[in-house]
Amino acid sequence: MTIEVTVRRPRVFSGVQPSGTLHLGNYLGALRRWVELQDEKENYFCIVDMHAITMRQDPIELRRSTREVAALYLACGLDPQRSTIFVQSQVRAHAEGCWILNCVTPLGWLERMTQFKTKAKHRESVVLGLLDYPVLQAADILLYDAEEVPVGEDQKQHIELTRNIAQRFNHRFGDTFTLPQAVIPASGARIRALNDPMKKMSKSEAHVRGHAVQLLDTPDVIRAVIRRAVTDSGREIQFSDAQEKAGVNNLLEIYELLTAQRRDVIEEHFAGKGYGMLKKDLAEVVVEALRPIRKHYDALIADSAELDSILAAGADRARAVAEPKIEEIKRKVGFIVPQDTT
Ligand code: AQP
Repeated sequence: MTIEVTVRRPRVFSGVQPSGTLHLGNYLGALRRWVELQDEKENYFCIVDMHAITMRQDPIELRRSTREVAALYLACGLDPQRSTIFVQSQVRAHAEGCWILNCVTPLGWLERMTQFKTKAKHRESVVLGLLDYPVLQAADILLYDAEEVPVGEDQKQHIELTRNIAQRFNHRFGDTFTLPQAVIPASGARIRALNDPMKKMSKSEAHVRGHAVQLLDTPDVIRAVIRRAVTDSGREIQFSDAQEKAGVNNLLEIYELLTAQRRDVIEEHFAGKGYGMLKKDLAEVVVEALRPIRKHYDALIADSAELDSILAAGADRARAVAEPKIEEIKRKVGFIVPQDTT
């Protein structure tokens, strides 16, 4: 007698907000790593439009940006046959899961979130959704029983919170959720703003001149933005954790990630050369890395019907996992689930 054992590949969930054009930080901290995982893991990559509306969005622009992010996912190498690619608002279980998790999450946990504090600062009025953002994120991840969440460093605190919410729910209602791990890369976890290395490169600031290289920037724009990148008054081109070297270190990390060269080889290559040479070489490396993405993107975005149908198929696949899970959650908290007799 032979016994067949099916081993489930580790599940991965991650997402990007369609809140602007993606930048090099999103690519190096998230997308590029997702592409590398495609064959070893079972992947769910979401375009989190419900998260995007926690900040004011123009409706027409949001729809455009959602398709743009979808096309960029594909252009960067995500394959809809191997990864489930979908839009969050097309799978209702995310909103339902968020509500139920809201009812086990203490308010104090959310008020402590650094991202909330930063975004709420200096605003006259803050919408409730902004405070609730991490609970929706917890629902996103927990609905798929994802073991791994590949993200940049900025999301570490939110993933910790997801684990705390899951533990609290499991404790109260019995074992329901897998506890996810944030998977944060050693290099590229926090690509810094080119105009201010003390800040992270961020979509919400990408409109500020010189802040970011956007994935759809032309070669000339890329060269100009990198040429203007803030460094320091020194000359040494070496990897360093020192705060005053954050600008140069950022440029070197981008170079390292895109060329896959060892740090000592890179330092040797730039020994005795000035920052101008580093910027010039880096600009060409970035231009060449983004060229095929931009070309592929142009072809994909031209056919929005095809894109929408890829997303609809992705949502069907996501629902096949999320719907049984939300029913399990509803049963646990005491809701009557149609067709249940207990
Ligand atoms: N600078 C970054 N370096 C490395 N990874 C980054 N990520 C974001 N910025 C960097 C990672 O990209 C994924 C998508 O995150 P997001 O949609 O929140 O992107 P964003 O640029 O952070 O977007 P916003 O709208 O501008 O948000 P805020 O204002 O919060 O920065 C995540 O995996 C993220 O870690």
